[in-house]
Amino acid sequence: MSTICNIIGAPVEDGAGRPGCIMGPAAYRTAGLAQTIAELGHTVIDHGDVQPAAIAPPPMAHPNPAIRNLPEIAAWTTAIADAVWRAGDAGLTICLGGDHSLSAGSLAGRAHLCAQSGRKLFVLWLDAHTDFHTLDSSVSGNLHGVPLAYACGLPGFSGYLPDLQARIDPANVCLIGLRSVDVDERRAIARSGAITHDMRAIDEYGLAPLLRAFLEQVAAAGGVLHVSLDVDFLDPGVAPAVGTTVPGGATVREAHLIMEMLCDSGLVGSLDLAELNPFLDERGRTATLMVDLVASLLGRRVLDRPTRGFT
Ligand code: 6HN
Ligand code: MN
Ligand code: MN
Ligand code: MN
Repeated sequence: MSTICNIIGAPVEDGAGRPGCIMGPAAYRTAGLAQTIAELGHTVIDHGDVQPAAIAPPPMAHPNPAIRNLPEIAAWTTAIADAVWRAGDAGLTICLGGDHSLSAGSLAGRAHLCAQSGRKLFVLWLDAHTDFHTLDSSVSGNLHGVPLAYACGLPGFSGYLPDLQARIDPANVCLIGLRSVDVDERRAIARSGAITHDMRAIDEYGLAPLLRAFLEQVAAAGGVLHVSLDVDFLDPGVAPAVGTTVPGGATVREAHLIMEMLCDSGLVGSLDLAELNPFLDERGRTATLMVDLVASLLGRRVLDRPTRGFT
């Protein structure tokens, strides 16, 4: 039941529209992430914060004039992918964001590991947004809007972001919590074959059957799951520390239920905590909630229950 947790800080903020995510890893450490995990009986290895690789001169220009900080994000992607790959595929790897562009690196690193081990990689994307823009379709130019499309190998990234060692099959991706999807993303995600559940689906059916169906698919394939949790998956009323709030998000209990079901499944190999902007928090409540969600993922329970947990 006890596992090794590799913690990797990824304080990138160049992908977001406003500054603050650089403070994310420090806020998680201040909120007691490592102690919380250790108290649950696991071994924590904190690898510190990733340093971005040298930014390639001259800066690469992209024909979409909106695109911001592309050379910076390319450097972060290389560094984060490398750190995740080096952490290996034993236990649980947790990336502390940092804006959601960090997932370009964490997904690339995990896909590389899975290609080497022959295990099939599945992705659970918990977010108000799909983050499925290409460099050509992005309207805001903020690169936290592109990581999932990049990792799935959509066209137009080559020469701008690092080439992938292995791409993720969009049919193995499940997005839950959607409530703000741009026009081009909507078309692209539908075409991709990814499994998509918007907030309406949660309202209509409840979270449990939606997640259970996906977890059964992962288990049947003998796969390993990467979970990418964007703070804005949660309702801004309970998680205000994010730059891209969208009303009507998941409740505290819905988020805990997901983490508890994920723990029971025994399928999770890696987790991103993305988009925490401590500058926008209220007395640390969002950071604390995120740490509590990690605790549920790692086995904190009100009553004893059968669980596969982490081995
Ligand atoms: N995130 N689709 C919008 C954009 O600017 O491209 C929002 C992206 C949000 C990104 O939440 O990680
Ligand atoms: Mn996101
Ligand atoms: Mn989001
Ligand atoms: Mn956009």
